[in-house]
Amino acid sequence: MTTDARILAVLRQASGGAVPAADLAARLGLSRATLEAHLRDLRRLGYEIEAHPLGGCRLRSSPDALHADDLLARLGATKVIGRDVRVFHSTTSTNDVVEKLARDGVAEGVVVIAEHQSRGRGRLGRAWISPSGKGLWFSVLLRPPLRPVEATRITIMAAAALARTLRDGCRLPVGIKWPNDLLLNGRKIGGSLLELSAETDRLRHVTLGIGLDVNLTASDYPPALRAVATSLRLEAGRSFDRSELAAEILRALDQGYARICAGEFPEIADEWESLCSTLGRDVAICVGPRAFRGRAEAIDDDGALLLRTEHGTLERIIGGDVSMNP
Ligand code: BT5
Repeated sequence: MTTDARILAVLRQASGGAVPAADLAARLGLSRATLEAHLRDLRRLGYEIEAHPLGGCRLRSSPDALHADDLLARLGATKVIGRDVRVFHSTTSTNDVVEKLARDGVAEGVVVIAEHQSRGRGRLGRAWISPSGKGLWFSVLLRPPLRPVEATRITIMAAAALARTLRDGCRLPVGIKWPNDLLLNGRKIGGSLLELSAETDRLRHVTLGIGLDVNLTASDYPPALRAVATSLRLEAGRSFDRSELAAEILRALDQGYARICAGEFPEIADEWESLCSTLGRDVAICVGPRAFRGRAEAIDDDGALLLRTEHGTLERIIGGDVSMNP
């Protein structure tokens, strides 16, 4: 952890209380002058930190901006995801940045977050709108011990981790639409994009990209999306602390990933099923040029959807676009 991250971690542990500057400097092994210099830098970034000669240092507020040091401080120790966090003011797509890091041999777990993406993308080259400072647009590099056909497990795990975090942390009835949509009150608030590099029988790496609409207002959406997309803020009527939410989500993803690596995907699949609004419903699914109709019955061990078609056969579907109540 960097010095700034450690300063923020200690001040946050005091939960709004004051920490004597001498104690803070001693705990971090800094001279008072060096501590003062770091506090000045943090204030310049928008952290409101009081420092009274007698009263000590107190974190009054944090800016509505994502900072790697702050995220690391909030995250605490994670096993894999979030060991390294990099924040960009703007990028084309965080998946592009992670793909480059993967090719450079960077270890798994690195998280790349951007305040804004100029070419955010969804599946099949669709556009993902990513207005500045309003959402969580990030990607994670993973090197999972899975076969290529099992990669959907990562998508399933991510959807369950996000839905669970938003339900528990924000008290909002977020559900999942197979395979990667997060829905709130029938509208899309988030999605994930898994891109992989694989050999015949093993994954080299995967890039898990996640987009979550946190504080977008109606005018942030193009007119065509207003009826089908929404944000936490629009639904809850208040804004959310994106850094706090990012830390909670990354912790949940880290735990989910550890479970996948420990062979506990069936438990994750059970949780996913309990959060999924697609199962048990009559749906239409488009997979490229092919269209299927039927009842979504279950997901299998690899995360594929089992569809009982209108002709009575069972189709195993790996990816596609679902519409409900066709
Ligand atoms: C997805 O694709 O839902 C995957 C979204 C992944 C976005 C993240 S952001 C960080 C990382 N970097 C990237 O470049 N991508 C990932 P799909 O299921 O294909 O849905 C795409 C469709 O969702 C679009 O065609 C729109 O209809 C809709 N959409 C676009 N932007 C949206 C938004 N911000 N909120 C809700 N819906 C949106």
